[in-house]
Amino acid sequence: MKNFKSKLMVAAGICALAFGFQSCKPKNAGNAVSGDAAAKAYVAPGKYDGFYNFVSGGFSGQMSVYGLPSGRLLRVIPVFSVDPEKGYGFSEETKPMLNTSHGFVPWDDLHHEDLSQTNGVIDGRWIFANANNTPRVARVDLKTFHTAEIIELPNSAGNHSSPFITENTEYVVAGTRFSVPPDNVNGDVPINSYKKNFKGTISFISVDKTTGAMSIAFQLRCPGVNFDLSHSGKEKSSGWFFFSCYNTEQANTLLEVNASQRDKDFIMAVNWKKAEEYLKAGKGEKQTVKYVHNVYNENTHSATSEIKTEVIVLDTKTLKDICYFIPCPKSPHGCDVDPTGEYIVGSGKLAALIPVFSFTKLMTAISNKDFIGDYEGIPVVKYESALYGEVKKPGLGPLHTEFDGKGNGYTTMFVSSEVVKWNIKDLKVVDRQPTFYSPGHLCIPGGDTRSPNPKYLIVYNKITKDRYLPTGPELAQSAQIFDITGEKMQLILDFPTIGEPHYAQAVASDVIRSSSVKFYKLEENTSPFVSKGESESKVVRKGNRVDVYITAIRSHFSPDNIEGIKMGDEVYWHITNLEQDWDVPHGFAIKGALTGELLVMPGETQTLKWTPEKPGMYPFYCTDFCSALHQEMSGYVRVSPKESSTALLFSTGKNLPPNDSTIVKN
Ligand code: RUQ
Ligand code: CUA
Repeated sequence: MKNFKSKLMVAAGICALAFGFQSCKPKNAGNAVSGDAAAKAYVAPGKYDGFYNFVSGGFSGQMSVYGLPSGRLLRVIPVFSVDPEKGYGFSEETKPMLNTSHGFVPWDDLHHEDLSQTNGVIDGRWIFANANNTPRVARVDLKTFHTAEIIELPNSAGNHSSPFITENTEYVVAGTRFSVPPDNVNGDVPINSYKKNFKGTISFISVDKTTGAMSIAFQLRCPGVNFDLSHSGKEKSSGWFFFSCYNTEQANTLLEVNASQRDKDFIMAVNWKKAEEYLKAGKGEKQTVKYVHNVYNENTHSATSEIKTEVIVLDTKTLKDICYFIPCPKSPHGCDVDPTGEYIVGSGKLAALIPVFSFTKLMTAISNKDFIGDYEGIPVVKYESALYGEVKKPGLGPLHTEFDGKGNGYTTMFVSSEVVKWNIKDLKVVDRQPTFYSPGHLCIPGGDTRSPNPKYLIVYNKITKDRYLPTGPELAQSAQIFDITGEKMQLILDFPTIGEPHYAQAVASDVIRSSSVKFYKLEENTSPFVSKGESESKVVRKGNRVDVYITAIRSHFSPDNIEGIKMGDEVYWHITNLEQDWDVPHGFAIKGALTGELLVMPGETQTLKWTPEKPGMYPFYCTDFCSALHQEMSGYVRVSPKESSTALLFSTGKNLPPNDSTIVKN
């Protein structure tokens, strides 16, 4: 988003002249919240929110979970970035989650999320998210709110148009933002050979109905353009997918000018049922590529990485009837499908109108071959033949649209800083409210599904300016909640977000709440490093590797006195939390560790690797205030020189025998 801010600012200036009634600063800034607004956002202490709101963290790489309407931050779920607060990416068990074909990548940029669906309705099982930079898709398990799986995408770069799911979560779909030479050919080519060598790729990742396990079913090789966003068809448009594309100019430099030449770019309609037929008929080509698939096992409490070397690619140029282009004004961004599946909304970020396409008309145009030509071998449908109509003068810089299921669309206007409600049938604007400032995505619970739950609309802003107390050069980005039960949208609360929010989704809390895991059963813990009781705790040396099997229970570790660690040792602290109760994690930290802490859930085993850098005494302690005697939950480990004779000893509750450190020289 940030990359086209400046351009939009310029556009704003131009547009402000053209539409004198519009201004870039929202009106009514002083009295936006009034009357009963506060009561509508109030959730009494001890009471639960009615909705979960999953908000992308943008360049933080994480996903945060808020309650609605209170705006309470409930949790930050680490997905694509390491998180020292939770040990994610620092514990030996979670490190593999961040493996890629490039090696261990500790950061990414998370833009979009999609909750799993059954029959077009959110089922509360999983939420998927994209890594924009090093292309990956993650699945978060909503029983544990932990990242369960991450799959890398070959033939992709800038995985922005991702992840969007089909109505029964058959597929999670991801389109590449940057077209690049495919992975199985030499990419060492001149940049200005874009038109010849660069290709766009769309990945269809299948999802196992019971376990959620992902695997790349097939990819579509498409013309080299930039795919921006997408949504699957639904109800009558089931079996189709829609992608906004820009840079159909195929520019490779100064895109802000060179990719804005054409009056219209495209929405690409994809008949994925047809693609499946070709796949079954063996029309795909096997490509040798390299990508990594990481899975977290809830019983071993650890992740494994697998390198994959093959993908099946369908070529949309030679395999007819998979793809069609629909012209769409001026660099489309959002691509949204209404609950009936009939209307497809394209939001040209430089357009001063919102085109709404009709799926029925599109199908007629395709069967009548009502094309104006082709683009790299793919038919281009005549704009008017697919168009249902245009929302005129909606505001400036339309980006994203969600639906209330009552016949209205709601679109964010980045440049004119407002959210606009319009009627889908007659395409008339029925309400507009200022937002603060420059909104990107927006969300209505279930607002991109067959059955929205239209109580609230949340708008996620890119700029906060004067909304909050200043905090130096950067201010928190923000979300604003509107009550949309009445004719007019009513702003009831705004709250800061973590990182830059892009897409977000929300769902009634009862869809998820009851299946939430409270603790892991110790008897089901199959970690190779578990200690199922204090009697199993021990310290084992093999060469210079030392494994410490240590237990944690209120309010001590076992063992808590350890001697005989030597310089040059690699020490693995395997902490098993013996608690079998909700909300009693224990933490673990040791002085000088070049990693993070561990935060170990009840019944779980997690491992911290530690390589002491000098002899001496090292305390360790529990980092999570777990009981009245939490401060007592600690221990000592003694590190001796490499050549010393100190014996390996450990104990809990009693003193170790004399253990002199004598340097033995041979
Ligand atoms: S984008 S703010 Cu990265 Cu979803 Cu439109
Ligand atoms: Cu365990 Cu504090």
